[in-house]
Amino acid sequence: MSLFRKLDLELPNLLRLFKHCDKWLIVINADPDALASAMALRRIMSHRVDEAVIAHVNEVRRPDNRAMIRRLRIPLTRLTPTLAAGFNRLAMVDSQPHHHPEFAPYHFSVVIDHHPLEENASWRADYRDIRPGYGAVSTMMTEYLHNLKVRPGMLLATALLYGIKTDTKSFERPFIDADIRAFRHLAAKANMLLLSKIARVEMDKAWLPVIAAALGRLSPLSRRGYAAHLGEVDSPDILVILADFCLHVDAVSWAVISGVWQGRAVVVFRGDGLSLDMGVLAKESFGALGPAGGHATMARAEFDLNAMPRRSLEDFVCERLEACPGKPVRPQKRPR
Ligand SMILES: [Mn+2]
Repeated sequence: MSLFRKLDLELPNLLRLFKHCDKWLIVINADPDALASAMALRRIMSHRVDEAVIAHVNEVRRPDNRAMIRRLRIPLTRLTPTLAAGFNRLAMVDSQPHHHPEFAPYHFSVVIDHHPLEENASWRADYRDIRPGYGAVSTMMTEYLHNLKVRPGMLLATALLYGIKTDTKSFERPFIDADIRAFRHLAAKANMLLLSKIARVEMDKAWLPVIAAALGRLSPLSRRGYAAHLGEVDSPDILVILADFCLHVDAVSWAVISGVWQGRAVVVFRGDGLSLDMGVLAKESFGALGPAGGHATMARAEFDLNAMPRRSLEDFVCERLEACPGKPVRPQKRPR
């Protein structure tokens, strides 16, 4: 039995498109699976085309994704019409042309993806391989490399492994046998220490002083509830990290961390679910101002700063929370 599916029929159709005179732009909505798949396609194109460049449409915010790009040395450029004008062929991996408004102006010659194909999607490609059963496009690209007898180097193997790991949520989400086979195949070539370092990254170094200051300001709101206000933050993820961190302390049953992000107040709630329902607390404290709610253990509220009375957000959040008396947990299904 072969390790991977055979691509004898598909490969000639794909390789036929790669000409030495062509400049290829590989367009992605950057996440680990897209980044790794683009890296693999670029590897396949190398020596076959004049140039292959990876371009992304989204701002890469997640610290682990940024760590992946830096540590696995993935060259990446922001997609702009000016950039695209310098290329005569476009490819796309881990997305389809109708998935993002910035894809719309372009014709993609190659589309390789694992998202379901929508019947009314009107786009055409010279070569398309859509396999919705696959847990990750990284698996499909591993099959392409294997069929082409291209041995992925350590950085590429590590990237593909991380692509499969994140898209299948370490095999907690739907996957097929091919995903497992690709994972095992790549594991022998990847650097597992590098992989676990990237997977572990949750924060930027610049967040540390913010987090240290916030921990110093953490103050009790009730016997087991704590709150801190951070002011302007780079990313709401800082609030989540801090709130999660607080629950590692035995004395803390629930924590509310607030900050301002892009002109809006963001309030993150985390609780152990034993004493107070975070979803109820969020909704009752801030529901009148904007979207607010969640589950017993995690919730969130967001509102426009103009929606609150003129005073500091910190005072306002504390006042609202204090006005909410400690409620017993009321477990109930609460769609977000
Ligand atoms: Mn994917």
